[in-house]
Amino acid sequence: MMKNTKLFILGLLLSGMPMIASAQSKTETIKVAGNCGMCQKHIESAAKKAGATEAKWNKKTKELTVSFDASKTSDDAIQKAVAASGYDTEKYAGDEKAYNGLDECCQYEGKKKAANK
Ligand SMILES: [Cu+2]
Repeated sequence: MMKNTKLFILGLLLSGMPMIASAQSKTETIKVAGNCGMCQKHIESAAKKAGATEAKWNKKTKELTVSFDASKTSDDAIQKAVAASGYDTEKYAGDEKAYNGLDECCQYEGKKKAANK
């Protein structure tokens, strides 16, 4: 009886741990439009400025994987910062002015077409 109770408490502690850890450090994958290595630098640095501890944008999949402390920043704040630097994210459209200030190679197709309409 005693032994079972101890095991039960131990089980509770162990199962609760991942929840505690994930409450602080979150990892999210966000679709972000972009073209090249320069875009990657811009996107990643914007995400980091917004508080991401890790930011990795994949040129092929157009996915930005960010890790951040949820008590300091959010998925939303990071997406806003990336959009402010000129890149479209899932939730926010890239800032036009910032986009137009990007190098030619970075003016990714989707936006270019939209601008030419
Ligand atoms: Cu680029």
